[in-house]
Amino acid sequence: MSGAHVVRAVCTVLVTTTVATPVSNATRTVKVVMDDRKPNGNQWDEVDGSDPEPYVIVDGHSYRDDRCKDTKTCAFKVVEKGRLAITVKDADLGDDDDAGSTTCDAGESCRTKGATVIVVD
Ligand SMILES: [Ca+2]
Ligand SMILES: [Ca+2]
Repeated sequence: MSGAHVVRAVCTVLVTTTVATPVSNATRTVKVVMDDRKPNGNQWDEVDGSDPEPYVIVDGHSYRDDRCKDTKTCAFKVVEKGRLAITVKDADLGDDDDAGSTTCDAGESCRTKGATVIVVD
């Protein structure tokens, strides 16, 4: 007779750790889709008839340096939290064209007078 085998049940304790999200570094994406024309019916860039250079101001923070060139759509990584106060503009050599303002929260699609803004969380 062979020796008895003792089978031990091994209990594995799974330790779950909660990894904190670094909220201060999190970014959200704000997408802008400019209307075909300015609210007054004129082309965005009347001098050369080109598409606009869209950018946003979020809670007073200008993202003009991140503007897109000759396009109606643009996306911005923003650091602001909560419901956002968003102003949309078209960067020009002279005065920038105003595309209006709105407030918009994550998951929402909101209208200004000249553009649609979408806040992607
Ligand atoms: Ca313009
Ligand atoms: Ca342009």
